[in-house]
Amino acid sequence: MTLVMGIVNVTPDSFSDGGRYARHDAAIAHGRRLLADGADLLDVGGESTRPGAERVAQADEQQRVLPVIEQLATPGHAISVDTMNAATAVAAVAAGARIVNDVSGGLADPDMLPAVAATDADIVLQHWRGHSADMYGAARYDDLVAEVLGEIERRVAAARDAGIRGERIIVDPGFGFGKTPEDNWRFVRGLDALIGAGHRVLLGTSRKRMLTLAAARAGIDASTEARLDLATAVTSVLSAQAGAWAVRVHDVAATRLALAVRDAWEGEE
Ligand code: PMM
Repeated sequence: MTLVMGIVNVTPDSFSDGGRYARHDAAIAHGRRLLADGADLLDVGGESTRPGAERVAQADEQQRVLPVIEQLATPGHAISVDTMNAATAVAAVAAGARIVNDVSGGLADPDMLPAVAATDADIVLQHWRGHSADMYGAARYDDLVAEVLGEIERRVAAARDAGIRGERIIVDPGFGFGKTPEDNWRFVRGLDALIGAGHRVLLGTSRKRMLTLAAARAGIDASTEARLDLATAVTSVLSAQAGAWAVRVHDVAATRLALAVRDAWEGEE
């Protein structure tokens, strides 16, 4: 059964409002809505990783995410913290997070892997080739599938060397990270090998430009949020078919519905 991870972004650009507390309240309310929609996990992040995004100071990042994690961390679902900073990861685990989602796979902060090893949290190691500002400069591959798989394998080895047991490790190919929309579709050919390698696999396609590209190839404009969420529901089903452990999505209700229909089709009750 593929799990659904709902996205809770606590960034100024995701909530246009007057102040910090209003922002926290909006993020907490949003997280609760996603849980009501059927999210199994919530991913709370305070730093945008969109192409060209600026880095956020650690103190600001923690001020954004910690109060939200404290409020949302209740029994029945796990919270992950989307951060590349070891100090934020440790503070988030103390606030109740069970998973550290590091889009850099431990590369951005040399303290990350040993810091997570010292907690009992799980870790998402995502494929990454540098910060957002230079995301596409690093997107050059001779053999994309083999290189991405090899680079993920090296991050897994580094995490194990730091003392993180294999059962605590989740891997993610990082759609859109150091990969053009075309590259993302190329990597889909490597999913079987990634999932077959044995670690839990998280996939994040929600509202990404690879979906707009797929639509454009068929002469369809999918630039509205509603259309992107519909396309994401489709990739959620395909991710479940491929054997993904979880999908990371903005519109939890649409993905839940799509997965329910898929399960009925498969005869899974
Ligand atoms: N994508 C984004 C942010 N964090 N984390 C993981 N593990 N996988 C992803 O694909 C991923 C991520 C960027 O998407 P957003 O800005 O829409 O949240």
